[in-house]
Amino acid sequence: MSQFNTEKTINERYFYAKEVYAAFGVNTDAVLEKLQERQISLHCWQGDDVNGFEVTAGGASGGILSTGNYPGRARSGEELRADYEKALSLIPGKHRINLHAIYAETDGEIIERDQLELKHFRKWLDWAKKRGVGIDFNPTCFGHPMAASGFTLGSKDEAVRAFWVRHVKVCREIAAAMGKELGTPCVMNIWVPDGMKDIPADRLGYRRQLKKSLDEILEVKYDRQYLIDALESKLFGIGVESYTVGSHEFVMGYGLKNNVTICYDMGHFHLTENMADKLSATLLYSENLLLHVSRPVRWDSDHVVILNDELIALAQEVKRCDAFDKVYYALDFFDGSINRITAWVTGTRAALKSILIALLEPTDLLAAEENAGNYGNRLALMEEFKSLPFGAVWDKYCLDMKVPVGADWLVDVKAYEEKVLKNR
Ligand code: RNT
Ligand code: ZN
Repeated sequence: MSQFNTEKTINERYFYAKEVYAAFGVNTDAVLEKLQERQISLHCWQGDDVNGFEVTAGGASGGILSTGNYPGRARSGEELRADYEKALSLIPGKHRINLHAIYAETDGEIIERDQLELKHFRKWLDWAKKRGVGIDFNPTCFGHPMAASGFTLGSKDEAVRAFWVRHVKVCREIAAAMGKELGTPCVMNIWVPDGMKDIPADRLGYRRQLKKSLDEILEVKYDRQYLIDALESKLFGIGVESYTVGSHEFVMGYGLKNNVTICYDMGHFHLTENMADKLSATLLYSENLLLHVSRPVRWDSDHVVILNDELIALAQEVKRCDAFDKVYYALDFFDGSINRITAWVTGTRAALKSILIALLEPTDLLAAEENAGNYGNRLALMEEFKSLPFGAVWDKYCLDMKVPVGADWLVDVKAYEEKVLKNR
């Protein structure tokens, strides 16, 4: 602990912050209790640049890409779980992990993606049970010869389409079994890269195929206690600039009509679009939502999440809609140019900080000014709230949750890098 972050100084700063917030009617102790309930789903693919463990296929494709060659990338389940342990030990609270199908462990045996079974995730399950973390899941419809045409579930080639339908079906079966075994619903997110570099002549045709595939996939019903089906939209990807089959409207329409959870990825909209604004509009019609918390820089670049205006606005909107129990937070970024544990911890801590800022907001006061027509006061209060001492509350949370306070966690990451990552 650095000299500024002793238990005594943290508690003193918290005591002061508590008074400041109390003046606005906010009980910081109660907020910290609420924050403990917020789980973030940490994506495994930040740990290995979306490579996965497949014997013959794998790797990112379909318009997504991790750049950078920082040493220490996890190359096996053991390494990835060890890295996860390190990251989770530096993040306050209890969280979830998010796996892709390519993270199956098959002991060197080639198992096709449409043949995957629960047993191929046994090590993950046992580990998750031991650590008390839930698992979320994703079919992997990219990085595979059957995805080489750029189409998967939306393909017009029946052999290709049927292969991916089978893959997503087995993934649902696995995900539901994971949810059942772990006693917490597994959120399974379907994202397909399908699209075209240039202007298509038959936009409708591929969308019909995708709809048909999803209908077939969702024919099997699972208890929502075990499995939550989600579907992610996308605007464009590298080489998929002109058209995506699973566009926002496609996903919104399909999701609302078929009771499938809509997934909004922060990088999957025009950069001037305000994703926070989409929440209330969607939640009026849908019982829940999945967020892929990411950071687009000029494009869907999947940079590590930081505490920026977009992230805070998103959390504030969840708070203002009183929807924390309806909105699943999942991270989705991949940066191979920096220490990958630093990436995970920075992104997750930023997401939690944004949620804390939102929970600390005296929302009632803002709404009262708005309803009274005092828009000037609303604006002024919003500005004043920005400089309330949330950092002191955050530090207290880290102290209580027994994780390093402030930047102290970087020392742990450095030690782990020296001892473990450098030897890979
Ligand atoms: C791609 C989507 C998708 C992926 C992961 C790896 O644009 O955002 O969520 O990033 O499934
Ligand atoms: Zn995503």
